[in-house]
Amino acid sequence: MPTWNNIRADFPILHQQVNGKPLVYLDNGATSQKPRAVIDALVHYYERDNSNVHRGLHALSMRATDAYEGARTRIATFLHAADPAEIIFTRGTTESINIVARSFATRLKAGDVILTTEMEHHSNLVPWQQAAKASGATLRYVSVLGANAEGGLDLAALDQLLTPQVKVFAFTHISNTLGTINPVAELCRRARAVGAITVIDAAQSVGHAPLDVQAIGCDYLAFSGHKMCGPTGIGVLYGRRALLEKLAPDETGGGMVVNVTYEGATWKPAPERFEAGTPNVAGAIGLGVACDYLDALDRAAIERHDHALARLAYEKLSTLPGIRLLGPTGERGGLVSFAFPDVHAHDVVTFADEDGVALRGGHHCNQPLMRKLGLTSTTRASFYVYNTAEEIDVLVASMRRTLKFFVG
Ligand code: C6P
Repeated sequence: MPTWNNIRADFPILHQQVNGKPLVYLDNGATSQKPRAVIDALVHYYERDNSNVHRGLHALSMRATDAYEGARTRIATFLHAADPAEIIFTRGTTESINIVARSFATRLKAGDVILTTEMEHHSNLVPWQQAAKASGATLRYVSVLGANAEGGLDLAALDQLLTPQVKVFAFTHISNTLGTINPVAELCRRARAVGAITVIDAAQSVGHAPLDVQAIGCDYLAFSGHKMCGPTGIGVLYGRRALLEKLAPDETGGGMVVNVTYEGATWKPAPERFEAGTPNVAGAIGLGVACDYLDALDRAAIERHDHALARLAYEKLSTLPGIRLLGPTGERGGLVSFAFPDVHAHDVVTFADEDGVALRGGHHCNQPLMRKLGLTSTTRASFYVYNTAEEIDVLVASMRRTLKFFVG
């Protein structure tokens, strides 16, 4: 497992005690911690450059605009997008997916099919339910296989599901509850063969592994900055330029118009057309710095590190009596989700907190999947660059203490 010299020193928040114990932060799937470089970039922006973008002709506004557009270019490089104009700044994954889903809501009709999967986060599920309701289109799901969803998506059924009626296929790259890594390039290729537009939810993958939108061949891809060392309140919708050119604006107002009369308005091209109002300038700049930080660590090394920790955690947790581990038994993304028959996930998380360990317990915004698996909640440990094998030992010891208390 690769480790980086003194990486934990880059994250000020990690150096604290929680309930008298050193903090073991294993809730990275919910949000990651921020390195000093990102925090400093935010402070620098507000202390030196803060101004509105694209509007002012004074020095500060020009500096802010350069930094904001520089961040867009940086993120295009990070994703290997063909053009910075394919990067739209949003509030996060949820807003990004909603923009695409709302556009489909106005274009689809009865007889059209929206295809998604049974493992989607609510953010890549409810917007499509809404689009189906508004348009009369039918929503279908690719099934998840196995009692613990260990079999991943039912790819064998995809040929039947991917008919020419499918206009859009939306799927997650890595499941936030199962850790399943979906074969996104293959899914895009198969969708393309029937003319379906692809939308990838990359919330749990983009900060954890190299990601190349052109190699994957997706049409849209959504992610949040806060899960990849960046600030909260900033995210990205990547869209292929040819598609963005045809897409109507989602929100209207200042900044996205060319000419306005009392009768109507004309729109700027992408990306401005999709960024009405004053954007999150500091957030975008911070996200650009987060990209620098992750690239300096080497994203392939991050992927090896996070996956190795998840495998180790899976192995060690599997020795606990009665534990039910969800998701793939082999290669998985950097998280492990589990349930005990006699202890509620909220109790597990509360006990772990007493040991300084931050976990997540609940349905993880995957209610339909939970129901399918016969669960109401799981406990989830999710890993990132600063986590260590020793922290997994602390996690497992905490789980043993919890089990001893509740089960004996
Ligand atoms: N998951 C978790 O699992 P936002 O809130 O817009 O930044 O991200 C939403 C989202 C979309 N897709 C996936 C796969 C996700 O994991 C998430 C966020 C968090 O703990 C919060 S529910």
